[in-house]
Amino acid sequence: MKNIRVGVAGMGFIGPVHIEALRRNPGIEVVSILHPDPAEAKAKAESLSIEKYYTDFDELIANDNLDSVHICTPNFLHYEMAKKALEAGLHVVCEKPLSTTIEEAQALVALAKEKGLANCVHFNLRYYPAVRQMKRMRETGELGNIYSIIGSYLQDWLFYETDYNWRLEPSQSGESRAVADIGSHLIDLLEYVTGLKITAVFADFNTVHETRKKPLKPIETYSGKMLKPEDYADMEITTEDYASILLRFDNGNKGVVTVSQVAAGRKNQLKIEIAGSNETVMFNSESPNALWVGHRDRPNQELMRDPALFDAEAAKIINYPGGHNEGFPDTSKQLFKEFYAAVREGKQPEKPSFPTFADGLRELILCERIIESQREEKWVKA
Ligand code: SOE
Repeated sequence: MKNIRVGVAGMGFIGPVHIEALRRNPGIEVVSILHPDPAEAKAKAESLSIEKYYTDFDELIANDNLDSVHICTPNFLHYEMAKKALEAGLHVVCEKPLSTTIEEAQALVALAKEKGLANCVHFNLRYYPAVRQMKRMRETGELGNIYSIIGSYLQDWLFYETDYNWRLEPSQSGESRAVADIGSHLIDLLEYVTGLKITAVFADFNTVHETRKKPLKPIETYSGKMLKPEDYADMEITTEDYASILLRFDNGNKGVVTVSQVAAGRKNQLKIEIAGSNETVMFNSESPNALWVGHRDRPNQELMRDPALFDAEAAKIINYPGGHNEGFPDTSKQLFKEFYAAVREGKQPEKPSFPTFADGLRELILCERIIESQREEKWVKA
């Protein structure tokens, strides 16, 4: 079987995560990378043992007979790159958010459809087996009717005013930060697991650090802890560190989510708790191999990630026996396993099991409604 040839654009935190996950899937070869700085591009290619490197996206997609490209650059570049890649006939995996405007995302959804190419947004958190198990518990009726949904996504990598990253700059990241960056994962999961649609939102944002200290040299996501105070300049911050959002769902019931990037000690904790008419289920990404199941009339349970105990659909994204823990790096591996089965077929499946550009568009629409609600201090229909 011929290897699928992949190029990866963007070498910050997430680009190398994609590369590692791609390499854990047989039959996929990462042949080239992109970084805008020539010295960095060369150094990254060497450290990752990748033969070809480019500083220009047009060159990346024009060379080396690529089948697909992964876009892992700052957000403002996603649209142009995804458009060019689709026009060049390449299948595309794009980081979230798919673009910085709804119009651009709509154009990408239409273009991918017209070209018939496989398209995916990297909502990798869907690929925790316990998350898929929750989805199956809802689909099989075990959970019952959904009464309420509570979610949170908390991080601390922007806790200090000296923590800085391109995500703090709206010109690179977009108008929203915490909601677009981590709220998008959380809200995507809530709709994915419950099968419900959000019909209205009421948001309240807070910018804890209205001024931050910008480093005088570029740094990668999560690596800012190494700098000293004299290496910074003051910078006004207009995007949210924190947000709480009330949600209404199309079954008439309600929920709430909170996101924060300034919660000390919460490194990257996503929690969702779904209360159904039969039982409650709770997933915490800090203990991703367990699912809490709550009962009213008998003792609560902890269901361990084990292919022998999980629903067959959820077991499909488990590669190790129970007790042999799987975590964050495995989510992208499992996502790419499903996406590249479509790439081998040469087209987007009719009912993709993986998150698509259409899902990326959905998150942009919800994010825009959330921003509108925050700005106008009122409920906004989604
Ligand atoms: C930074 O907040 C970030 O890398 C997000 O962009 C990712 O999507 C999330 O997985 C971890 O944190």
